[in-house]
Amino acid sequence: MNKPKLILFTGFLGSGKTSLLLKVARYLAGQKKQCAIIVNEIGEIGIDNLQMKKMGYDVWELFGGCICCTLAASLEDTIEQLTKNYVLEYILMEPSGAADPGALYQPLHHCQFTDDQINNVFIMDPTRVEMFEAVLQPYLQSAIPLANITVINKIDVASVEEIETSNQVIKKYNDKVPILKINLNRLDENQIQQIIKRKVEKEHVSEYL
Ligand SMILES: Nc1nc2c(ncn2[C@@H]2O[C@H](COP(=O)(O)OP(=O)(O)OP(=O)(O)O)[C@@H](O)[C@H]2O)c(=O)[nH]1
Ligand SMILES: [Mg+2]
Repeated sequence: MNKPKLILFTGFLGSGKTSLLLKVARYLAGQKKQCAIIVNEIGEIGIDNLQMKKMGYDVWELFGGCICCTLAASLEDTIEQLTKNYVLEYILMEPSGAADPGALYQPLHHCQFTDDQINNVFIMDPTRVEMFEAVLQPYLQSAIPLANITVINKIDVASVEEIETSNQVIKKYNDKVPILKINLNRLDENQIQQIIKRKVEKEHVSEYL
């Protein structure tokens, strides 16, 4: 059966999920990999009118070879329809930043995705790390242990202290997960590959900028 790899972009509201998802999608499309994008609200991602009405809900074509659909239908139905109708190598998915990513795993397991086939990329906005620590402990406690790789982004606008605190917060909840520190506006191919492969070549980047 056609079983795509699933990349989940998790992280609290405004952390940078859509920005990273779109960069990875563009990269994969450039590599001629067939991929689908599933987001909560289509408006968020800024896709325009290449709209096809298929499968009973809205589907958009994106970046030559990508498909995008909303979660208007249930997640399980969406994935089932996508895998039935398209030969996909990747599904890229952005759940709502307000939702607990843990809640996704049961429907994904129902779709026969094993944990190995799910790459959960957790994105941490270091500029808001103090607020996260103060009020978002339950979210972090649930989301970070599920991550296969974590990304501290916005290093172009965060202080060295904020980056280091983010590093420590991630390690507190998951001391094994690789951590990649990036400026999403200057993401390079090598960094995208590290995210896809869930492997960070150098944990401690000496220069952040
Ligand atoms: N300077 C800087 N800005 C970034 C970086 N990554 C993301 N941003 C900005 O952060 C803002 C939020 O990014 P999004 O990608 O929309 O975040 P999101 O997690 O999808 O947000 P929601 O879907 O609302 O939860 C945008 O204005 C991005 O341009 C980065 O590395 N550096
Ligand atoms: Mg978003």
